[in-house]
Amino acid sequence: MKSLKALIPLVVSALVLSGCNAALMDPSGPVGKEQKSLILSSFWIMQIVVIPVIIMTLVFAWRYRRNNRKATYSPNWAHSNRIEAVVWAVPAVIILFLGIITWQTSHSLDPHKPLGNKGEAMEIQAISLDWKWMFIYPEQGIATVNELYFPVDRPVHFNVTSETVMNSFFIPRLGSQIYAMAGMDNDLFLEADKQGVYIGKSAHYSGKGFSQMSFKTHVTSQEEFDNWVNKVRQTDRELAYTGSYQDVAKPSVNTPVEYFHPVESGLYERVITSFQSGHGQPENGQQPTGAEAAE
Ligand SMILES: [Cu+2]
Repeated sequence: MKSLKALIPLVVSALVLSGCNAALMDPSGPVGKEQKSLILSSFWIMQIVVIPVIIMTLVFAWRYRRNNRKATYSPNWAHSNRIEAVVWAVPAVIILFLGIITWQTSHSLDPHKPLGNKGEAMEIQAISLDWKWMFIYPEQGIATVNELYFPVDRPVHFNVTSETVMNSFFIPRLGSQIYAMAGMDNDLFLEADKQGVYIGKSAHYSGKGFSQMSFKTHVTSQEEFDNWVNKVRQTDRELAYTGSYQDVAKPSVNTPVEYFHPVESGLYERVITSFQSGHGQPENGQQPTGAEAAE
């Protein structure tokens, strides 16, 4: 019995420690950190039931083993109000508690809720293509394929849409994922508080090339970010909806990093509205803008 009891903390700590290598357990920035604490508090609250059940299973099996003559034998026992109270009350309290923290964090971690002060966030538009990501920096007038740079400690406001099937934009160590859908403008606020390279993914199965549809997110100092912007600006490859955008949007797998400058203004909105008049059809005058379409 002694060795079994010693095994339990070992198993629990092994489970918890192995989680340290997982992206969600090693977050950077306010959103990721709050999500980690939500995952861990839910995990520990549920252990209030899990751990006693495991212990009692082992203890009961041992105590009521066939050759233990000391254990009471009561074949006509049928009901205990005390046991009923415990097995119903404890889970009810846990569900109530989980319900409260889930309700609170669904609001505090709402992906559309701005981080930091108004106007402080950097705008990046992300378009999911088959099978790569395009990022447009409207303020800087640049665009990239499969590479993301932004400064540390600055909230980033992503607008996310898709040129093709539904997809999901996800940088696991920074927090929430958000869906990318054709003809719709979705958005997400994220922030990183540590410099480094974070892997971004598609968290939605979208065909043969989706597993290679990942990109590197470089979180740098403001100075490094400005240098990178200048580097991208040196490429003389214009990105226009009726021009190079159509070539880039063609399906391809394992696409290398590409830079574009200048970028047609309103390109992102144009990608969205192209679906509202039937994809590929000429757009007729009064189309709702991307922002209205998302409502
Ligand atoms: Cu889905």
